[in-house]
Amino acid sequence: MAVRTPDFDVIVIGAGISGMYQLHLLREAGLKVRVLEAGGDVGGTWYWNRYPGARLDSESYSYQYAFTKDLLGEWDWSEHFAAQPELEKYYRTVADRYDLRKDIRFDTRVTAMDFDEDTDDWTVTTGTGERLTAHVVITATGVLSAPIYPRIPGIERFGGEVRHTAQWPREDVTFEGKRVAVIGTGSTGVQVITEIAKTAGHLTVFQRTANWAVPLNNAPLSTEEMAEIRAGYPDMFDRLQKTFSGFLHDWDPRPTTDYDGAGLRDRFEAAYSGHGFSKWIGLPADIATDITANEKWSGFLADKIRERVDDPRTAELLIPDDHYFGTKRVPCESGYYESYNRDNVELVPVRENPIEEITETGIRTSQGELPFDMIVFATGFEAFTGALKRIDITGVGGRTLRKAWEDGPVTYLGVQVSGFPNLFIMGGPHGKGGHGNGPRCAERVLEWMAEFAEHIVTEDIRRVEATPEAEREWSEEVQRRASGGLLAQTKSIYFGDNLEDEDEDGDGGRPRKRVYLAYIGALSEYVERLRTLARTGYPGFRIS
Ligand code: N01
Repeated sequence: MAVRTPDFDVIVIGAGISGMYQLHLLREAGLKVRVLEAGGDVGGTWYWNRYPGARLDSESYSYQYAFTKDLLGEWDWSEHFAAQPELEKYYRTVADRYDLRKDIRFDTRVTAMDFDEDTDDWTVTTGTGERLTAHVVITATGVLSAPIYPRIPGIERFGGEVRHTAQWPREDVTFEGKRVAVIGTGSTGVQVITEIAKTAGHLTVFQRTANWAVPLNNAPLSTEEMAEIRAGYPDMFDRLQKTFSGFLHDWDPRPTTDYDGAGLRDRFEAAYSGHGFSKWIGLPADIATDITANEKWSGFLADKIRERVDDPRTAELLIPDDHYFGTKRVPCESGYYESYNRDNVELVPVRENPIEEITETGIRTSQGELPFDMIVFATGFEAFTGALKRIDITGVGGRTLRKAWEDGPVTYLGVQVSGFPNLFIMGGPHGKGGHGNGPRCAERVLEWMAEFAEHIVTEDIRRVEATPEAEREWSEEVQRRASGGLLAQTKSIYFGDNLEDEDEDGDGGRPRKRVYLAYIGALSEYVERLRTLARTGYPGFRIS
């Protein structure tokens, strides 16, 4: 058996919200840690997604770290839903306060990871060819960090400015006097379109699928409000562990059938003027499961769109006709619908008027060419799996992670894949970590991983590896929970439906199998499952 002398006990990949807390926990446990981060600073999502309009859909105070006790006492959020600059400042402040940067290597993209079967360590290779070894690797690479561009012919030919919302430059981007195209109307598109509309010379929005967007109803926070919210932190953090996905809001157990016509209308009006996801995850619970209930709410929303959009044809185009409310991520908007009342904004329905190609000077649709100075791609991500599949990860017997996932991802509790010992996944497919209110869903999982990593290192354990049986059972449970409901009837990123063809997901031409990528289950239930494993000797893992 080879002697182990890895450079680090643990390498963490990513210095976003999860990676930062993971580093703090592992250091507290006395482990030798290095974090490798592709970006130039901390913050992950809030470092990269700096497009105009980027803002939280979860209440700022519900989204901050709970472990930073002293910072909780002093940090004032300026708005109920903070914008990207404030979030970036917050994560930098946390990094300063906990002296995190000294163990983070920035501008360092991990390109490959190889498990050494003699030493039971991982060799991690970076973009510069440098190789570092660690006994344990934790990937905190983010659920939404692998941006995708659509496969439109000629995309590389366009001579104007090209932007992807998830790769927005640090320098100012101006729209004044410019003819701007935005492709994509998901949560990101809804935010960026609203901002670009305010200053662009002319904005053309290419919409393939209309979304059920709801008002964010953001507002500034006064000093008095902030003091009141702060006084309630202990109760708030306690509640956030108990709601389904770590949000302040939770499903209303009263079904829509408990209300008469006027009562339901009042209930919907109250929700519509409430904060953030109160008008999704705060609604009568049957809206998520029952078609009639869902149609009552979406009919209410459709009428709101008709009230808010002046041009009746545009209003009808903005009303979804192909999916139930909540089966795709619901965007929160701040004046999105009113953007279409501006003279400088035009909506092109891509299904009626398909994009045929991008030319040197614009976009050619079936109805002719439109000239542009800038194209903004708000076309999203290879969610859940993309960041991991973009690293060449090779486990036991030379088997790659891409090969292991060629028929869709399989995992044990979303934290490990069999054949990849000592590799823990944070915020990948099939786990609760990062799915929901990100920090709340992640924190208990990160603590569990830190404890496990400490156990591995201090007990001199060579290998921890999910068994194929445990992996199969969990992966089947994930699919079973997602099948049969309204969710399964809609094309969404949760099933990887946004990956346009089989090459996009990196498998070289194999047809993509439609599998559920997230996990449907309550945060508290998921956390309890992990804790039970820790208490009972980690069943489902082979430990040697
Ligand atoms: O990405 P998306 P996103 N031609 O995949 C369209 C989080 N988030 O970046 O629906 C034309 O949802 C595509 O059309 P269709 C949030 O978790 C959070 O907006 O596939 N259009 C769709 O409209 C969310 O789930 C926050 O028909 C094309 C859009 O591009 C996740 O990020 C804010 C096309 C992609 O939408 C991803 O959201 C923002 C083509 N060829 C985002 N290809 C906050 O919490 C794609 N599209 C604040």
